[in-house]
Amino acid sequence: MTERSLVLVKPDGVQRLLVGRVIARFEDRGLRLVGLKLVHVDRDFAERHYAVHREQPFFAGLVAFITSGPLVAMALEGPNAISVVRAMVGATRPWESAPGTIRGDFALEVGQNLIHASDGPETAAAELALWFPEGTLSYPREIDRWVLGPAS
Ligand code: DAT
Ligand code: MG
Repeated sequence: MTERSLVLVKPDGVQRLLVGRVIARFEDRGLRLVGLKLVHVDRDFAERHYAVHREQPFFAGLVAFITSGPLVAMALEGPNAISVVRAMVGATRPWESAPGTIRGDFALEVGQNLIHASDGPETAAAELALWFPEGTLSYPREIDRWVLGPAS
């Protein structure tokens, strides 16, 4: 099933000059970029994004981190995009992230784990509405018959 997922390259990824390499991984996989922007969000916005974690002891630090500098928000589309992206991102705690995943290749600490990705269809819908209230794009790509098959 075609899905859309919200992905953030967090401020550590921007500061470490990893934006291009992270986007390239998703492009290489064949996922379609349907939204992309560089934003520096304020505390109110960050608290809405991470509302499910409001009661966690790390919540204040998480909000401080995500608001500490610009980040890159993107919307990615493809078959089973939500679980495909989560698998590419790797486990939340980078010491448990498999090599070959983004966190497993680029991160060491849970507080600096480089990337956010929607964890399910409801979360993805809510996060895409929050980060891309203007909507995302739809467009065909010439490569789609090779990436997605002749019926695409
Ligand atoms: P994920 O980002 O893999 O979806 P999550 O939704 O459980 O993970 O948590 C959101 C973010 O909160 C996570 O990317 C980093 C931070 N975080 C989670 N657990 C933490 C902890 N024990 N200490 C510090 N930060 C934590
Ligand atoms: Mg999460």
